[in-house]
Amino acid sequence: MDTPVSNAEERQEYYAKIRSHGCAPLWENLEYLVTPEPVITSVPNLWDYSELRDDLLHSANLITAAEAERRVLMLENPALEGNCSITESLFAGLQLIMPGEVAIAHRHTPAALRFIIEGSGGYTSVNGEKTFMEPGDFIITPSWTWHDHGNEGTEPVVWMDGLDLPLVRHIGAVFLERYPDEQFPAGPPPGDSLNRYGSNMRPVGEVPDNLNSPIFSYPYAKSRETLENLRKSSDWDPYHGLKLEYIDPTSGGPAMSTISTFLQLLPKGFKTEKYQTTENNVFSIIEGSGRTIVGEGDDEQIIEWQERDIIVVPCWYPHRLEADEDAVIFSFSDKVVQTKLGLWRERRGNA
Ligand code: 1HN
Repeated sequence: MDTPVSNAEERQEYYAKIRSHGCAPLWENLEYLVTPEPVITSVPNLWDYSELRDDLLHSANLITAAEAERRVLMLENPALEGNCSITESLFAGLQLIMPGEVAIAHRHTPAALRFIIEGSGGYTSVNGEKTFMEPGDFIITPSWTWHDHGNEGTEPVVWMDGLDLPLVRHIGAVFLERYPDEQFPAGPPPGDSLNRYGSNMRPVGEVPDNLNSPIFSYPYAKSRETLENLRKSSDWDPYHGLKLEYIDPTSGGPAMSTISTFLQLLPKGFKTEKYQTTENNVFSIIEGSGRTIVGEGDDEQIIEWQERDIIVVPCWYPHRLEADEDAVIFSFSDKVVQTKLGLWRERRGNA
């Protein structure tokens, strides 16, 4: 190393001076800025639904869906308290809608997904097309589409919201518009988009006009059946078990332009091998129980999970999964964004 040509005091004086010109020395920040491997603030965590559920349902006694606009308990990463984020790039929350309630129509540039956790009779309307929701269904609200929610059933309906909001906020491209009426006017009949685009066919002459799947709803019954059928024939991926990605049938690419979404089956007793990825992952357990082992050596952390729990595994944390019973897991991540930017990486085992 070269001999320093100035002392600490001279440097501090210099830094204060350049600060007044809006400058700072890169050389004092280089090691913090560019690290050999990802260094991030968010940490792995579990939200135990059986512990949370009473508090979630109680929110209906405090505020109506109409007053709240969206009655959502945000799942905040413990290391990002106050940031309304589950990871640096993603938002997750649990939304409750009681029988007869309506969550008013609005649209925003952040894109949203819903993954239904409990209850029947709930619906979301996307640009006027109503989709009724059952547990395990995956619903998309693409960027800047009008959406309102309701519950025509007799029981509370709960879903997980996943949004790219932290990412969009970081860029600064957030817009929100409220519709003048409570609900967006009824458009195509329920199931229309699935009928048009969900059978490996599409109406002649219709070409995709945006980056998102034209299918708003991916019903669990269908995707669960697919996993079950593949169980007999598939080669099991040692790192993922049997993992399928939800796609946009018009492009073959991810169903959403900013959030990747997956459904995964781990048969009873299956143990995945150590895996690292730059994508930030949120897992929602639909069926089964087991554990996620995150980190290594002294930092190893064992996260036990069961049905309806939500787990976050941020970027580059080594992790593996163990299923005690057949486990079905929905997950979403920022993989699609990272891939488009040429940044996505994975590390399988110790490769
Ligand atoms: C939002 O509009 C919804 O439409 C859910 O259901 C969660 C989180 C942050 C900002 C807007 C919804 C949201 C949200």
